[in-house]
Amino acid sequence: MTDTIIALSTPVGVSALAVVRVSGKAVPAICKAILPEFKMQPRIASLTKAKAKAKAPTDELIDNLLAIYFPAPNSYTGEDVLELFPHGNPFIIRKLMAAICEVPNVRLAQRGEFTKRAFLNGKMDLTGAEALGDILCARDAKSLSNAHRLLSGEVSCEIKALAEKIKEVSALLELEVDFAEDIESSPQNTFLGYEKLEQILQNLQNLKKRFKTSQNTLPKAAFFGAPNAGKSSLINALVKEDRLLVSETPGTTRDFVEVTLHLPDGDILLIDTAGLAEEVQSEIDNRAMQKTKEILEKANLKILVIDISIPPPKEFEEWRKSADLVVETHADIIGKENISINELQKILNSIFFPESKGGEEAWIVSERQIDCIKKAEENALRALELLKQSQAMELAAFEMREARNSLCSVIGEITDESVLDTIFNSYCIGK
Ligand SMILES: Nc1nc2c(ncn2[C@@H]2O[C@H](COP(=O)(O)OP(=O)(O)OP(=O)(O)O)[C@@H](O)[C@H]2O)c(=O)[nH]1
Ligand SMILES: [Mg+2]
Repeated sequence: MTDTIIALSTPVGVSALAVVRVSGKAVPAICKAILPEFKMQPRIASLTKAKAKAKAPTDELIDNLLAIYFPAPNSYTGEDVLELFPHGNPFIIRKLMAAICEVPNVRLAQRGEFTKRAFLNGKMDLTGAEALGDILCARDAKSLSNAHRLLSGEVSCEIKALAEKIKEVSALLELEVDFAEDIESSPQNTFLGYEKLEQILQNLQNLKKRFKTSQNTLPKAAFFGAPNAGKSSLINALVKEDRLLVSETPGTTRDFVEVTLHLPDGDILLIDTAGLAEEVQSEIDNRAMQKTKEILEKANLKILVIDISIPPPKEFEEWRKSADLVVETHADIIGKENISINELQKILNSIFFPESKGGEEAWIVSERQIDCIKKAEENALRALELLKQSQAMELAAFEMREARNSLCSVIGEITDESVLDTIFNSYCIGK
């Protein structure tokens, strides 16, 4: 980590402000080279001038910007960090970054490199680092609060406590191994740590139950029904935008279309489908309907849309059985009260984001972390079996050492470089 790294931490494009972050030993040299008036007072935001060295008698002004210096080790990465807040103009940012990169030993950061340095400098454990990635991607309230809980170290504390228990049992097992070398080994049920080991296995199994992976895709609600039922109109009303083509000609929607709906507790995808007609006019209609059926199979919620101003289609009963929700349209034509769009949004919100029913909450973690717990559980199970069947204390001790290693890998206490690379490469640049 001898290089100093630099990255734009905000998206590329025109914006009021942007954030450029620098981390490493060259921070003082950078300040001297491009921020000649900046005093480098720790953690104080100062309005200052960024200048580029120019051949002209005076240096060229790049931007007036805010700068904050975080001296090591009290920074995000644990190294000297400089945060700059220039105007969000891509041209200014390019000039600023080019000027900084001219300082020796400064280079552009790779994906997740700031967080990787934070991890390597003991600023956060791996559960925290992975949770940070989740914070950046969370698209519903539950995922966000889960990521905050992970980042606060809630999971890490439980894992550390369990790893400590495993260490105790391992010590007992090792002791037993030494003991057995001197005297004839004792039967398994006299092993002092047997009950403790059983308890550890149970703890691991409970932990595994609480570990869940997140769905990377948004939950899907598919709208289906007869042509002209008002499916596209309903989706437009829900998203409060004329996103989909609506017309009085049946068969307007041919291809399925996905639209994101922002509900109070998270985002979902609404899928508009081609109307299901009894008589198919053409091969294209046929294929469109086939596609509708495929989409319905994959949807998390199937919403049947029905025009109540006309007699129901023949397939209505069959459709209703497969639907999770039925929404009536054209109620205005027959002068009937209908549910409002706001009410429908509330219903969707409560279906997709139900309030948790108390009890221990699940932790949404990565596949990698679930894998580590599974391995630890298998090791503990094998250790127990070994003790039950024979007096293979040495093998049981080995299994428990492995169990502890796997468990500690969840929080990154024991993790190899390739695992780290996979984790941090999934981050964006500048994080
Ligand atoms: N009066 C009234 N008209 C509606 C209502 N909902 C939809 N419409 C009209 O009904 C016609 C069909 O609406 P669409 O939203 O295109 O229906 P669709 O189910 O998407 O139809 P296809 O794409 O052909 O399957 C349009 O002329 C809409 O303006 C409603 O609640 N009341
Ligand atoms: Mg339509």
